[in-house]
Amino acid sequence: MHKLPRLLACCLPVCLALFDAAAIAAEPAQIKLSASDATANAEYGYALAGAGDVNADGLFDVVVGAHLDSAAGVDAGAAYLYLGEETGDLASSELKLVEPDATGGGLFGAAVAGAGDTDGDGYDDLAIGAPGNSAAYIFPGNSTGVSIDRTAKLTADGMSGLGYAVAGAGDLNGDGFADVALGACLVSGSSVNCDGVVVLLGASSLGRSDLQILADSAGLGNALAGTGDVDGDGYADLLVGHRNASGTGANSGSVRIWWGGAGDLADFTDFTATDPAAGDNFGVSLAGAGDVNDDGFADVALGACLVSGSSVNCDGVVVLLGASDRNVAARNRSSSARPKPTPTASSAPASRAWVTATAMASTTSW
Ligand SMILES: [Ca+2]
Ligand SMILES: [Ca+2]
Ligand SMILES: [Ca+2]
Ligand SMILES: [Ca+2]
Repeated sequence: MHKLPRLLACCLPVCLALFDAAAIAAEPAQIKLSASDATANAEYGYALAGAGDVNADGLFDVVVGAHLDSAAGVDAGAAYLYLGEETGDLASSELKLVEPDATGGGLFGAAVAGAGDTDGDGYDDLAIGAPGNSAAYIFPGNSTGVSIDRTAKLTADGMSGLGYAVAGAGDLNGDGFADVALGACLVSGSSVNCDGVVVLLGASSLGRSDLQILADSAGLGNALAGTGDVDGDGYADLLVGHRNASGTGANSGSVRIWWGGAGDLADFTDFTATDPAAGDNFGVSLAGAGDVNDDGFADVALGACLVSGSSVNCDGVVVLLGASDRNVAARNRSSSARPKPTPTASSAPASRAWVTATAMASTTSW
């Protein structure tokens, strides 16, 4: 897997979390985190994210992935949770999580995200992908960190590499429970081949009906991000990358914004922004940007990078400005090197019924 494409999506929240911790404490201004049981080549820090506030103490927390950690099996992976501290001493609360029933090659921690409060108990929850085992896990927050005994395993038959991408999606359907998006992708050399996107709709207790297919189109789901409310209708919206889309040339790429709404995901519609140049991999990275122009609509940032072998060459970022008519491309702000993205019509999502959410006990170590 490549490191650069995820940086745009992953760095912002954790940098903000660290900045916040640093701002509260006069010293230190910089906090270096590392695994207390660090081993070589564990890829600690490949994935990282602001975790929200999992222990509801008013301080933001941080989650770091180490998907090649081999303590639980060769390349089984691990993730580390750090609770925010007014002193800035995040390391003292380190909690190491591993995949329940871990096996070698699970790559647990290849993607990590703050999930928001998926079960409505007042504690934010964690989402961690294990694409080597085509699974993702929700770890519910509690007053001391996360509840290992209430871990939920998310799988979808036929979706290889589920958990390659994970993102807190906000509340897509307006029911008061935070929702989570999962991408399913397999990596082969410098190519990333995706199978689609699954969304977990938050609920007080997870069941089969809470996990739904958002899109099962081949290629979708290499990058995901909750955006906030881009069209101002009161429902959170979701960004989905399709870096290998070839609508305007091989691997030109595209990004889709799924508009949240009441009811099933099958009723959701989306907006597609495409890129005019072959090889740009538009949508290789993306992020919710907040409301950059203070007009009340959330905005989004999209990256485009040509990936070739071990080389990654990026040529700019597009910011799409939110708007009530959903025609965000009409109001885009691009870097000078980037052309204006082309919008295309929405398409109806497919639905399949073989996704599962299983309550299970997990294992942990410190
Ligand atoms: Ca906290
Ligand atoms: Ca919760
Ligand atoms: Ca919801
Ligand atoms: Ca919306």
